[in-house]
Parts: sequence; structure tokens; C-alpha cells
Amino acid sequence: MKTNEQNNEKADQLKWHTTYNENEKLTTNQGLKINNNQDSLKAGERGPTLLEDFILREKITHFDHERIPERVVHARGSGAHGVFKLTKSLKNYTKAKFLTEVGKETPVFVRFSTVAGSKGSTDLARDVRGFAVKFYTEEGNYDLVANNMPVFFIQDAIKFPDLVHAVKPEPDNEIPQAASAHDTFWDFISLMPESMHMIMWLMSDRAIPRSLRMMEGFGVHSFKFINDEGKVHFVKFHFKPRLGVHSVAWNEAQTISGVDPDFHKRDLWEAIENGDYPEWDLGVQLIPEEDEDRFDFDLLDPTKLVPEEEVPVELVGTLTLNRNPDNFFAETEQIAFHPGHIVPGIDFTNDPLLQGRLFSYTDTQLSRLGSPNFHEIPINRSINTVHNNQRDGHMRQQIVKGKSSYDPNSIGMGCPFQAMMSEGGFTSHEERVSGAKIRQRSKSFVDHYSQAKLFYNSQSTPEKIHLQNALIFELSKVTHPKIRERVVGQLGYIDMFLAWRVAEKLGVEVKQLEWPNQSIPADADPIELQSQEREPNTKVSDALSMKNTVKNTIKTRKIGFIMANGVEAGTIYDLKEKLEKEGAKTEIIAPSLAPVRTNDGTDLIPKHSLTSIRSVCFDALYICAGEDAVKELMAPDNKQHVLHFINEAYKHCKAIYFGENTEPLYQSSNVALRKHEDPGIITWDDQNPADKFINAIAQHRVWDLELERNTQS
Ligand code: HDE
Repeated sequence: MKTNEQNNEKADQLKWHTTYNENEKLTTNQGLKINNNQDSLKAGERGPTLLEDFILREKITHFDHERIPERVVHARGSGAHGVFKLTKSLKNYTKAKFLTEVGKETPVFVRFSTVAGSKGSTDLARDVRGFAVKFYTEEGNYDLVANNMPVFFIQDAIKFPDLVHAVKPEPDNEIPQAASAHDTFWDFISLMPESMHMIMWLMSDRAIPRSLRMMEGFGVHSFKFINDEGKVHFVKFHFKPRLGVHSVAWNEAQTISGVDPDFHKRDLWEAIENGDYPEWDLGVQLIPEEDEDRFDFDLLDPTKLVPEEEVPVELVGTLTLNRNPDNFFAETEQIAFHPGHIVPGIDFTNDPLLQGRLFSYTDTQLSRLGSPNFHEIPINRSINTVHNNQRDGHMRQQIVKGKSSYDPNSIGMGCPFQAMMSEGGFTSHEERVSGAKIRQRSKSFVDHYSQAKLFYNSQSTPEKIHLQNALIFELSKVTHPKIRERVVGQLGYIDMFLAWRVAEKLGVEVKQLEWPNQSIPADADPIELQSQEREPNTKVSDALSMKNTVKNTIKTRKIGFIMANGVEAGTIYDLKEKLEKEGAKTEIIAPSLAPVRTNDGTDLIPKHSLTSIRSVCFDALYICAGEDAVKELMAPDNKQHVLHFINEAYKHCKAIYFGENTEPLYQSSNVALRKHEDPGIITWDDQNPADKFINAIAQHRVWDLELERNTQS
């Protein structure tokens, strides 16, 4: 029986709905014990099946209906239970109880997702990742439905169906799956300059995370905090991973998609099963209401971030994921998020993207989950009991006693009562709103390039090169030269070298575009608008570059030990112990899955054979010491595979440690061609090789030497 390690109100509630089949008899859905689940009821051994066979009919009928529509976006996801612990009170800013009492623990369920692909698509698609958190608070569910990028493609919800239609597979042939590298996406983008900031994020390595555990989360919109006195602050939410923000190389992502399309799902699941609970700090940027206009952008514009240099992120709590779901469908698939699920002390802003989302999420659950009673599905239930006069509908679970289902009533003695504010009754924050009914965009939303510049200029050189290459890859798949040309024209507003480099590879010219597009207010003077294309107040922000992320830990990193018979046991045990002490995981790769006999006579059990896995599934490689082992690895049948491992890891800038006697392998590999010191390569004659190896793994990759490593390979 799987034990439920969590002990909180949500976990207790879920236990009531959890069934264990161990030692139980098979039954129908009516509880009738089944005696034969192998044969249907027939008229004679070789005769036709009888309609009377209710057991067969029930089983097949249920099966026929066991699929529900996948999410229209964010279809592919992985989820986990966890807890949010407050470390700093936000009482001065919000009355939300889960954010005011230091030490308070709130149960959560988090679902990560890719956006464009179908439920069965690969994890490593170049894409935005969803980062949706449901806090089961004592005041009701609060959903922070976030992404791993802090801005969005569009400014107004009315463009969302267009954006999604453009990125999804094309309507005539349903190609391509889980990819933005195609005509319709870039056609749309080329005509939407407001998307350029998000395009910088999407073409950066943020779109191909090393792990869901190593990516940030952002609420994107500005929300409002309201405290007990009714004072308002704008707030931007951030989740910062304790393991740092890391990515894989695009070339590697493509290989992982073939070798292990469930790479992120598996990684999250295994980390939690191993007790390596993923952790994030929750951070907030707080802006007093009266400072709303102090920025060179509009706080309501979701294509803009608030630079951390202008408003620092205050860390206020820790999000820890500590339990895998028991059942993917019941929990991860059926969970229903909604940015409109808020609690007292938190409110919306007039961000026109957020406003549209407030409609969309309940609406989509109706078609996906099939009934307005989706809040009764166990994973969606709030931990406090629901009392209201809503009733009936498909699959109603709650049995509400009493005669009255209306308000006001006297028959039910007026129950359930409205709650006063002092009792936690929600009231929308009072805001004076006036204006002509108008279908237009604010002029304060018109600057589309300055933060795209800020992002691009904040990247390190390797990150810039990756971003350029991503654009070249994606746009090379675009068949219409005019679309390629238009995108390059947009890039010219961000950085001329970027535009030029991409244009050169696409065989188009960089043409300055006439001021593009549809989002211009009807009464605007294009010349005046063009002059608004400006430099951002903050020119460079360290927080935007992954180069500046956490690089002092190798926790949960996976190290492949390549070995064969005769391998030197002592050094393996030593290194394994040192790596594991630092929290890393080691896995053995050998010529076959047969036990490997070490030089001290013990047997080690390989997890992989040289042909069943690729270097892309590891963070670093150790080529194990031992003369006999090296001889076996150098045998023609094995050599090509070992060298492929080494050369591929080398190309992807990973740390590689060559043990004693492995010189023949070293010399045959591309590593021998290196001309300079490379902190990622550790060899038999290094002093303190284990420490050097650990330090190199913590750096994640030697991206700075990528060009050198690749030109020599
Ligand atoms: Fe969503 N989005 N979205 N979105 N979104 C959905 O809701 C929508 C947006 C986000 O793991 C859908 O239940 C509109 C921004 C996440 O279950 C749908 C607009 C951000 C998830 C929907 C946006 C998000 C969704 C599809 C523009 C980052 C996955 C299934 C107006 C802040 C949640 C569903 C999960 C899912 C609509 C834009 C994040 C159709 C109309 C911006 C993480 O309701």
C-alpha cells in the first residue's frame, strides 16, 4: 500500500476518495463480485455473445468513454502535491491569511505544462512552460496560474485565439506537433510587434529547461494586494528555484525528444520519489498604488516585466513539492485552475489580458470536465466545506440537506448566510472606473521593443548566440520569404546585429519596417508613435541572464559512470560517495546489462547499456579507471558507442572526468583536440580530480567554450 507521506487537511480530504485494491475482490461498478473476467457470456462455447452480458457491457461502455477532451492549451502536464510555507509576513500589504502568519503551511498542488503540444507530445519542445499552483487555503482555493516566462505574446485577450491558432498545428494537415517552427506562427508574430519581447524569451534557452525543477515561475500580470486598512499595492509574483535556472542545448533537446520524450515528467517524478523534493522561493515585487505611473511602461501591460533593479524581489516563502499524485487522471488531468480563484486580500488589475482570462478558465472546464460541478472533483475541492444554493447538474456529489435552495429564505432560517468582511467575506476592491465605451488600446501600451532590447542586452554571449541560432532554426522552417523578411525587420528594432545575423542565414535582407500594425490606436500619429520606440530605463538586468543563476550545487544532477569488466572498484566507490554526499545521483552504463565484475571481485549492476541510452540524459560523465575495463571499452563493438557518448557530452559542454588508464579513449575522442584549458574536462593527472569534477558539474555547462568545443569536434 502506498503511504501518504503528507499530513495536512488536503491530504486527509483526498484519503476519503482514495481506493486501494490490494487483497480486494474484483467487482462491477455496482459492487457485485465478478467471478470470470476472462470470457464474455456466450450462447455456447463458440456461439455469439449475449446482449445480456451486463458485465461485458459495463466494462466496454466505461472504456468507450474514458477519454475527455485535452486542454485546448497546456495539454501536456505533470503535477505534484506539496506545501507552501510562509517565511515573511505580508500583513502590511495583504490580508490573505496564508500570506500573513509566518510559519503557516498551506497545502498546494502544482501542474507544470508545455503549451502548444498535445497531451502525448514531447517534453523538450521549444515552448513556454505553465507553472500553475493551487493553494488550498483556509479561506478557499487561491490559484496562481503562472508561466516560466514573465511576459506574454499579446496585450489583449481578444488576440488569444489567434495566437493559439497560429502556433498550433496548421489546420489543413495538422503539422507540426509541439513546435513553433512553422509558417502560421511566424506569420502572426511578424504582424504583432507587441510579441517581440516574449519572442526573445521563447527563443532563449528558457524555452528548453533542464528540468521543471530548475525553472522560474512568474504570475505575469500585475495583481493587487489589499491590506486590512484597504491600502493597495500592485504585486508581481515570482517563483525562484533553489537549484538555479538551467537549460539544455537545442541540439540536445532534439535528441532527448527521441530518446526520452518524458524526460521532464520522469525527472520530476523520480526526484520526488527519491525524496529530493523540488523547492522554490516565492518572491514578490511590491509597488504602492500611488507609484503606478512611475515606470517607463504601463504596469497593466502583460508584455512588460518590472526590472528587479527598479523593484527588488522580496522572498516571502518556500514552495516544496513532496508527494507524487496517486493517479494521473484523477489528479493531474482533472485539476482545474482559474486565475479568478482568489481570496480576500488579493484582487485583479485591469490588465486586458487578465480580464479575458477571468472568463476563459471556467468556461473551458465546462467543455473539458463536462459539468459545472467540476469543483467537486476531489483534487479541486477546497478544504473548507462549500455552502451555497447552487444545485443539481451532471455528476452532483454533495448531498445538501434542507428544503430551501434560494436566498433570501425563511424556511431554511436564512442559511447559508452572507459573511461580513470581518468574517472573511470577500469584497472586490473598490476602484473608481469611468470612461467612454471604447474598443481601443491605450497609448501607454505602444512601446513594443524597449524591453525586448533589455532582455537581449542582458544575455551573456553564449545565450545571445543560442537565441540567434534558435531564430535561425525556427525561421528556416518558414516557407514564405516575406514572413522571414518581416520577422527580421522586427528584430532590427531590437538589435541590428541580431537582425543581420539571422537575415544572413535566411537569405533575406534586413529592411527597416514601416511602423507596423494593428495595435495602433486609430487616432494615433505613426510618426509620433515611432518616436516612442525608445531605450528602456533599465539597460541591463542581471536577473534576466541564466549565467547569473545559482551554480553552487550538484544536488540531483545525474552522472553516468561508463565502465566494463575489470573496472577499478576503489575509485568508483570513492567518487560515488563524494558525488552522492553532494546530493548527485550516479548510474552505471556498461556494454550490456550483465553485472560488471570489478577488480576486487564484486559485481555492479548496470542501469543502462551503451546502446540503450545517450549522453543527453546525463549531466556529466565519468569514464571509469581500470586497464582491463578500458581494453573492453576500446573493443570495436563498444568503442564507437563510448566515443559517441564522450563526443556528444563534449559538444554539449558537459563535465567529463577521465579516470586512470583511460588515455586511449581520451586520445580517440574529440576532447584530445582541445587547445586550451577547459574547466569541464578532468583527467587522470589532475590534482583533486573529484573536487574539480564536482565544481564543474555545479557550473552546469562550460557554455563559454561551446564554439571551441564544437569547432574541434
Ligand atoms: Fe492560460 N489557459 N490563457 N495563460 N493557462 C488555460 O485553461 C487563456 C495565459 C496558463 O495546468 C486554459 O484549464 C486565455 C497567461 C497555464 O491546468 C484556458 C489567455 C498565462 C495553464 C486558458 C491565457 C497562462 C493555462 C486551457 C489570454 C500565464 C495550464 C485549459 C487571455 C500567466 C493550467 C485550462 C493547468 C490554461 C486561457 C493566457 C497560464 C483555455 C484566454 C498570460 C499555466 O482557459
